[in-house]
Amino acid sequence: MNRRHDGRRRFLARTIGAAGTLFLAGCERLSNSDWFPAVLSAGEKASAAAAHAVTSRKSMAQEFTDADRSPTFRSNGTAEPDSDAYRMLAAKGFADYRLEVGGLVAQPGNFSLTDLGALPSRTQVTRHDCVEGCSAIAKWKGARLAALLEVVRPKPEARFVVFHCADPMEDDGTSPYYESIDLEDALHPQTILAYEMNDAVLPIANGAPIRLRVERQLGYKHAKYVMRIELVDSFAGIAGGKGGYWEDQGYQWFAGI
Ligand SMILES: Nc1nc2c(c(=O)[nH]1)N[C@H]1C(S)=C(S)[C@@H](COP(=O)(O)O)O[C@H]1N2
Ligand SMILES: [Mo]
Repeated sequence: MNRRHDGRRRFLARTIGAAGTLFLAGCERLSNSDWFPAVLSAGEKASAAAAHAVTSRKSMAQEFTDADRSPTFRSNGTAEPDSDAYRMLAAKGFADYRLEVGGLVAQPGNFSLTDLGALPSRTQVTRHDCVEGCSAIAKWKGARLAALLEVVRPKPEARFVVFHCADPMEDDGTSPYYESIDLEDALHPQTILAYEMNDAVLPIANGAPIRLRVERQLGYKHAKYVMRIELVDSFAGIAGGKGGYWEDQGYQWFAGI
């Protein structure tokens, strides 16, 4: 069980206490205005509504230059999935990796890294904000999720895109990390399935072979080690039913910044 995010209360206590002084290697201190409003607002619904009101969901996240990149970019959460299946894939440089895409789509499919590399891509230098108080800027390149969805063709009833990951989060391996976004975020131009970080192949510590970048949302939404994508109309029957590993433990589903 991953205990790095040990509950909202401790997180709040820690971030408020540390707000003035915290500096971690590979991280840049966040100014309060950057992310406190979205994270600290009272209820989840109120927060989502406020985020909607303040910035359009269609707006672009800020992008930076190569020179703005952080000298180091920490790994958060899982740094290497504890799974034999994953280790076997990694041992062969992910040559056998296939991203499964299914659920409410007209054309379910399997995509190799070569297939994903052939899809229209986007490169962006963006800032990652983890609720642990860590923030860092990196360059990401990946397939546009919109382009992948165009291939599999979501059915009209599809509302959410669920990302199932390789890392088991419980000792019995029954509860892998997962995350979800709505179709509006899925089709956003900056939403990519990243296979490169800082002009190199995505490292295992940061989610190899494929990790989601959903800019404008907090770090825990950016699923690493994505193995399967599922289009759904609700989260009923998926793990705790709240749309994500941390959401099942009380984090808000819409983590807009
Ligand atoms: N599969 C998986 N995805 C994950 C996590 C994880 O533990 N497992 N941690 C999340 C959190 S809390 C953050 S802040 C980012 C960290 O990404 P990084 O390791 O590239 O810094 O990945 C997110 N995606
Ligand atoms: Mo995080």
